[in-house]
Amino acid sequence: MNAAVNPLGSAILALLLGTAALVVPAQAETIEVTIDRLVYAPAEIEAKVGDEIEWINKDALVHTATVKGGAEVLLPAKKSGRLLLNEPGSFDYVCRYHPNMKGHIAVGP
Ligand SMILES: [Cu+2]
Repeated sequence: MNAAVNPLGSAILALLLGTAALVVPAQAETIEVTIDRLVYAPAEIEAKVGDEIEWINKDALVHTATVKGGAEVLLPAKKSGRLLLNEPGSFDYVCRYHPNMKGHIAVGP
């Protein structure tokens, strides 16, 4: 009987520990956006001040993530680039070389 109960007890303990890990206060996150065949994926992201966005360029072309009147991140072929989000707001961005590439970042406080 005990032999059958103990494994279940261990499973429940593991589940509780897993839940506890989720309750730890939110840390700054890195949000990944992949660029593949001239598309940002996901195109729409939500983030918070302090988070970073990392664009991973899988294309053999240079891209950018360029906020109109704001930041620009250069993304060489097969390379990645990062941007720290330090103000809240709602930002559209494009690739300077391929204006049909469009993305949006909503940054909450
Ligand atoms: Cu581009």
